[in-house]
Amino acid sequence: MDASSLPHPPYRLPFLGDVVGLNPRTPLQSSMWMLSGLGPIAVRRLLGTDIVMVGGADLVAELNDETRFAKNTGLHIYALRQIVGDALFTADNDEPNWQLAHDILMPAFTREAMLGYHATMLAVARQLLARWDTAARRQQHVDVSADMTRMTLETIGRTGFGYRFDAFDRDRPHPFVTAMNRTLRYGNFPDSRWLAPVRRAVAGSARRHRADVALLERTVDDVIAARLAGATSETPDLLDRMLHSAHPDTGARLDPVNVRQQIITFVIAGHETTSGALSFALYYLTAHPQVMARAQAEVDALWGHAEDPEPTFADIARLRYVRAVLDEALRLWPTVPAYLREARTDTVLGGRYRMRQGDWAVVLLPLAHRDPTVWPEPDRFDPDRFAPGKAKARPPHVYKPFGTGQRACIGRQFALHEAVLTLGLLLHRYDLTPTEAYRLQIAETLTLKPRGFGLQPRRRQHLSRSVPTTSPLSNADWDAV
Ligand code: MNH
Repeated sequence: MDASSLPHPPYRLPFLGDVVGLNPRTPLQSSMWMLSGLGPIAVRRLLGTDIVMVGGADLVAELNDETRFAKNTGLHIYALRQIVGDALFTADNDEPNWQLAHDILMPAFTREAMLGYHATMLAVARQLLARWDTAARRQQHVDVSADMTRMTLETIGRTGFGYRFDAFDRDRPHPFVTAMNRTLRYGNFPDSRWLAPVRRAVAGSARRHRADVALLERTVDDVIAARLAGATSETPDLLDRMLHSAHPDTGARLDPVNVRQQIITFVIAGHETTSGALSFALYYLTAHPQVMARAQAEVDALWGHAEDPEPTFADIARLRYVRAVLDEALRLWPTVPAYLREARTDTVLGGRYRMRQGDWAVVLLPLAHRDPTVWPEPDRFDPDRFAPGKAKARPPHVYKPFGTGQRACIGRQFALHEAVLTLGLLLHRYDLTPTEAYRLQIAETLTLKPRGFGLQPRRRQHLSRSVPTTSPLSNADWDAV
């Protein structure tokens, strides 16, 4: 794209480019604040590369049009690709392994398929409850982001490849997680001779990096080898499906190296994302007591005063308000905050900005999700925006926390089932008080999450409380369905 026609931040420096105001620990938030002053589209130059960023809802809706644009795998995705090759997230659109893995795995991610993971998800959620029960008894605070990550890691480990990270038994992250995070930090660093010393300081040496990757690969390869030698999983998992099913039309199969790359991808893509979403939801719930009260009323209407409710698979779809809380949290802080779109052919964006075939732009979701022309009072947390029927009143393609088109998130149903189940159980069991005067701060790794957010859980006194027999939600929109 001819970036010279686009606004760029003031104080552009030779060689480095637009780095004034850039906090290297929070690049996304720096870009957000920068772009919000420059308009719906702007360019930022970093080390000689022009990065076009789009935050206006109209332009983003256009970029989401699959007939004109497609996923681009440059920038951050390229880094990940060094580790997991042509697995689902990192494959180029036309690489054969993308379509093959997509077709083999789609049946494992339908809503119906979630029935098969429900019991495991519930078992892991109960480990989280046990941990919070202990904190409640001792009147301690819990580290919300850390505990949500324990829960999602354990869930993807068990449903993905029958692996127990034992995340709830550890104070420090599992070695797999340490290696994974360091590797991602390393890969995300621009591969420049000048920056090598900085990279070494921040993300370790090249040797360390190779050892980290080897650890990830060995861990998964060992499980694959055991399966191929006849070991079975407790319940059917993603690994079983990849090892034992062939493409429905062609009969083609994924090779074992690719299967390993897919599993590593699922662990990376499938835990911090959902964990962050839950953490933001808990943050907003505790900051909005009325929303909290409605959400608790919803779970109480479903599970009454059961000491230890037994959520069924069908219950999850009934928790519509809890789901709306998650939707709204993902509007304000989509935990995968950006993705790249490239032009399929020469085209003009927004009737003004020429793009050649292959030119790409970054979609900045937190800005698109706060465009005031689509979202009145955009900074206000209000789950009623996602009341049944409300989405129809908005233009299409403006809310995309799970990405868009054929390369959208395959794990969406998985994430939502796990998150609604967990949030429902937490709200049913505890009243939650945030650490005093907590102000939301956001940590950026590959994903976003609240930093330093603590909560004190207290067991609710269900037995002494009378529970309404009908839903107390008075909002007409919610009763209409
Ligand atoms: Mn997920 C792709 C967001 C949970 C596995 N995911 C994407 C994309 C977004 C995204 C955005 C598209 C990125 C792009 O266009 O470059 N994902 C999320 C969010 C959550 C999430 C916000 C939780 C909340 N994702 C999960 C879970 C899994 C998963 C859980 C696995 C169990 N995601 C993937 C995979 C892809 C993906 C695999 C790549 C799909 C493809 O390109 O075919």
